[in-house]
Amino acid sequence: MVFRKLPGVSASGMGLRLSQKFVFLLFLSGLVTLCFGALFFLPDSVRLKRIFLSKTDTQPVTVGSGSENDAREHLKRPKEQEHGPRGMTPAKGETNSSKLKSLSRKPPVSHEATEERLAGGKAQEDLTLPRSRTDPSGSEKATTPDRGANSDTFSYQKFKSCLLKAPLGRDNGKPSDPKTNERREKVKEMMKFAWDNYKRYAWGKNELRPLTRNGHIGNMFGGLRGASIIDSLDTLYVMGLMEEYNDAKEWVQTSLDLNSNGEASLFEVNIRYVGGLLSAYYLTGEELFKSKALELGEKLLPAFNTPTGIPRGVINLGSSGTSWSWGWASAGSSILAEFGTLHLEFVHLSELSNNAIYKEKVMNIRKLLNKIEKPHGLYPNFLSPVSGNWVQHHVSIGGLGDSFYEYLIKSFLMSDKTDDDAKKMYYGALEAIEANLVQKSAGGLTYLAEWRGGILDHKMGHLACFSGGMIGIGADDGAPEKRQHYLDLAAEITHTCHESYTRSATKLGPEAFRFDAGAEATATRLSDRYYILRPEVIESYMYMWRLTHDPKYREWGWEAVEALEQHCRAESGFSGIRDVYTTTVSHDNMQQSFFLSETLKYLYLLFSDDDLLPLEDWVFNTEAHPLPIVRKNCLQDEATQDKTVSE
Ligand code: DMJ
Repeated sequence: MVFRKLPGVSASGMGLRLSQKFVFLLFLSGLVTLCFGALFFLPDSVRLKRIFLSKTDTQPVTVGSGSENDAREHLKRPKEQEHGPRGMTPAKGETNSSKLKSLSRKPPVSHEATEERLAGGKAQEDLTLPRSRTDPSGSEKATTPDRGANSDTFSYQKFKSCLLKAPLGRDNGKPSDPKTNERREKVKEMMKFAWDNYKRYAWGKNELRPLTRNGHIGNMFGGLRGASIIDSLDTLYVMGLMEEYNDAKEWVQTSLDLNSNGEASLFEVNIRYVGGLLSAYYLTGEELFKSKALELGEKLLPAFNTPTGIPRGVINLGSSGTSWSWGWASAGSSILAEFGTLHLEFVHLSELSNNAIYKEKVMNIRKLLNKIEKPHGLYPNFLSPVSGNWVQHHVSIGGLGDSFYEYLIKSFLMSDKTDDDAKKMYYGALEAIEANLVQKSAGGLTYLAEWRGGILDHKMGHLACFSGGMIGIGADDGAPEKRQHYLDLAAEITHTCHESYTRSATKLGPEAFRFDAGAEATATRLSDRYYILRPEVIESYMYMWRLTHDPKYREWGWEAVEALEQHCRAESGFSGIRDVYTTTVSHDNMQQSFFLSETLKYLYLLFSDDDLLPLEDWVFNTEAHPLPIVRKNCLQDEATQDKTVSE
C-alpha cells in the first residue's frame, strides 16, 4: 500500500497540518510551563519542591542573612548584608499613603481611659485560639483539649491586682530633677521623630529607610509586616505618645495579617512580634494583642518537631509548618541564642492560653541543655537538633550565644524566683564564663573574650555589652558573698563598653572591638566599624543606674543621645552609620525596629524614675518588651488552682 502525500499534510503528523501542529505544540508547552509554575510559585508547594530540589537547595536561601543575632556575625557576607538583614524595596504598587488613607482616625485613648476601661471589666472578654490548623507532623497542637486550652480563664484584673506597683509609676515616671526631665523629653521627641517618619514613609513595612524615604521588608519575618509598629507599641504607650499608640493599635486591628506563608526566623518573630504583642497586652489589657500573640505563638510550634525537640531556626509560617536550620549553620545545627531565647515568651503564652504546651516545649530545651556535657562548663553556640550534641566549640557571650544567658537569669526572676533550674544553670554558666572568658586588658579594662575550642579570641562584640546589665540584675540571687563581686564585674564590663564609645570619633561604639595587637576597646577591622543603632550598651547603663544610682550612667546615656543626634539623625529618621571612627558620616539608610523598641526605651527609662516599669514586677525580654513576673501564689486563687500549667 502506498501512502500518497497530500499537499500541506505531513506524513508523520497524525494527519495534522503544519500550522495545526504548531498551535498544538504551543498549547502543550504552555501547559507544561503552567504546571511547573504552579509547582514552584503556588503556596504550600514546598514538599513538592523537595522532589525536584536537593535538601540544600530547599534551604531558605532567601532568608539568607539569618537571624539578626547571626547577621552581625557574618562578616564574610557581601557588604549589603553586613549590617543585619537588608535588601528589599517595597513591592510595586504598595504606597504608604494608600494604607494611611484607609485608616480611619479614632479619638486617641489615654492611659487613664485604658485604666477606666479595664476597671469596667471589659478586659476579661477573652478571644479563643483559632482551632483549625493542623500540625503536619501530627504531634501535639496548641489546642489539645486535655491540656486545658482555654484562654477564658486568664483574668487581666487578677493579674493587675498581683502587681506590687502601678506599671507606669506615680507620675508616669517623671523625674523631679528638671535637667533629667528635659533629657527625658528629648528622648521622647526622638521617638516621635523616628515614629512619624516611619509612619510617613514606611507605614506597614518592617523598617524605615530614612535616606531613600521608603520602607524595608526584608526576609526575617516570613512575610509578616509592621515590625516597627509591633516593636513600638509598648514604647509609645510608656512614653504617653497616645495618638501614635492608637494608630499602632489600629494597624494591628486592621492590617496585621498573620496568615503569611513565608519562611521566618523563629527567634526574631518570637522576640519582636510575640514579645511585642504580649507586652502590649499586659500593659494595656487590650484583648486584641493577646489573641494575636496566641495565634502567632501557635504557628511557631511546628519548629519543635525535631528528634530532640530543639527547634530549628527557620520556620514556614504557613500551614505546612516546615522548618529548617540556617544554611550557614554548621551541619544543620540550631543556634544557642535562638533556641535559648524563647523561654520568657513561651511561659507567658502558656499563662494566657492556659495551655501547657508552650511551656513544655521550652522546658524540654532547658532539660536537654542541663543534662548535656559542657566543655569546661561552657555552652557552645551550635547544637544538632537531631542528635542533641554540640556541633562545634565556639562560645560567645555576644552574637550566637548572648540572650541564652540573659533568658536563664530572667526566667528565674520572671518565675518570682521559683525556677531553681534556671538559677542553677545561670550561675553555673557565669562561673564558667568567669573562669574561661573574663579577661583584663593591658590597660586595665575588663572584657569578655570569645572561646574557640580552648583558644581565646580577644574580641568583644557590641552585642556582648548587654552582659553588664545582666550580671547586675543577677547579683542579688547568687551566693551572698558574691553579690558585691558581681556588681563590680557588671560595672567593669559596662565601663569597658562605654570606653568602646568614648574611643571613637563619633562617641558611638563599633560592632566589635578588640584587645590584641595593641588595640584596647577599638575595632581593628574595617568590617567591624559600623554602628546600627544597637541598644546593648545603653541597656547596661539603664540597669546599672537602677541598681546603683551612680550619676555617671545617666551622663553616659546623655553622651549617647548627643552622639545619636549628631551622627545618626537624618532628615527623615534615624540611620545606622558605617564607620564610628570618622565624623564624615556615611549612613546605612536603615532605622532598625529595635531602635524604637530598645534603644529609645532604655534611654527613656534611664531618665525616668525607677517606678516606671519597676523591676520588682517586670522583666524585659531581649527586645526590651516588658513581661510581668508570674506570681503563681497570687494568681492561683481557688477558682484557677486546678487549671494550672504543669511544670
Ligand atoms: C535585638 O534584636 C535583640 O536585642 C537581640 O537579642 C539581639 N540584638 C538586637 C539589637 O542589637
